[in-house]
Amino acid sequence: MAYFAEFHREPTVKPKVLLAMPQSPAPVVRLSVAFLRFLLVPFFGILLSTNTRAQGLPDPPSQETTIEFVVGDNGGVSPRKGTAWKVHYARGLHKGLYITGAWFKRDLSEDWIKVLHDARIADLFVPYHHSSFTRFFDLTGFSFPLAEVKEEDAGANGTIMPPFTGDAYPTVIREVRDRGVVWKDYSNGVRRGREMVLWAGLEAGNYMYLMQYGFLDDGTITFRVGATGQNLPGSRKEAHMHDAHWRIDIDLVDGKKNDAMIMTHSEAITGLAADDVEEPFNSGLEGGIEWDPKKFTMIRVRSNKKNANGKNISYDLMPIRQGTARHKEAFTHNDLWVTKSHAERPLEMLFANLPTIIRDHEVVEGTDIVLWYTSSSHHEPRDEDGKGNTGRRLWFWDDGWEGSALVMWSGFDLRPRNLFDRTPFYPYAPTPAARPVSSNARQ
Ligand SMILES: [Cu+2]
Repeated sequence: MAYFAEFHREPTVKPKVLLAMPQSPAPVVRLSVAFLRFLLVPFFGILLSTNTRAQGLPDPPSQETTIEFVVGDNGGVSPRKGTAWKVHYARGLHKGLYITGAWFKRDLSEDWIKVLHDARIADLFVPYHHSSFTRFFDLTGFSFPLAEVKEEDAGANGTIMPPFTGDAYPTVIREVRDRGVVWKDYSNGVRRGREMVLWAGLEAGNYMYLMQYGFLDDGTITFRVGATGQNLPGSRKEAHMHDAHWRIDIDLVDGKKNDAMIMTHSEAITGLAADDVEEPFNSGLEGGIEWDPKKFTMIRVRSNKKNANGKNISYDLMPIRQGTARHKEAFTHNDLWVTKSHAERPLEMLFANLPTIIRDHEVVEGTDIVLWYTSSSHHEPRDEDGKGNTGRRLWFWDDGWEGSALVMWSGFDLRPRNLFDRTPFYPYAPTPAARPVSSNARQ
């Protein structure tokens, strides 16, 4: 309970100032923080996080970035010129890198369509499960800052975005990537897709979380978190779960009039037929459900705006999963949750509070809804994570660990459904061509 009571206290000192480290001897200081985190949190974690948080400052304002994906040479002769995204992003205390608005253009000649109001990782829960049984809340339990990014972070396709107001260094990379073939057929060739990706690293003591949001030319949004860095001092070989708990306040077209639906597929192995059912999520009320791999469970957010074919413009939350994490904590007992948005209530921004948030069973039809989703990476330490006894010993019982665990990703996609009225970027003719009359046609 103390955890919740402390969480929504307004910060008064920016965490970056508090925890930003000089470049040298940063590794020593950072690993010391990591060790303190390991040593103190099981017993004094709440005290530690409260002391740092009490000195926080308000989060800096959002920044805006846009991108246009033009039809181009292999896009054919469609009258459509291309698509575009406008994205607002920010960094925040207990939020890391998060999205504060996203708008899409189906065609460069059309107006923006709102898709996201606010999208973020609400928490990073890391329970260790062999010996120490340490349980970290790496977002809400600490005041971890975003890491500085440099040219080598950006790579060939990336740009270093300007630092947020008041920050001493940049923390966000914007990449424009080729994402492979998006359609190919026998009559009109092939098209390669593109995406704009925004990412930053959260310095979680010994660990580093890559927080990444991708905005695709076809209107899809990808949400990914990657876990990398040094395994936990004192528990280098202890297996654990990296649970990313996402909170997506989607405002599709008219964010106050969205419906939450559930999609399931059911097929009995005794017959040939299968059922594919779309129905109101949890009978139209707030709640949480389990993801069923045999049912291909999806959540659909439906707006009351229709495309040119008269179908409701919707987005599907499509899980991408290696497995399903279950722990003692009640907020891990479901995979997909839907609630009515109450951004004005700090306790309704907390993933760990979800079992309480849904108790009043508010309606999630024709209203402002929030999707919550858990994606997990199971980290079984392996020798590729690094090795001990060869690095510099930072304190007298330090194990001299060297190396960095290779990044493991988890996440999901938000994919449009009936946003377009036909295949995006396909070279349709501008108008239906009249069938030519053959001179040899039979009379
Ligand atoms: Cu790990």
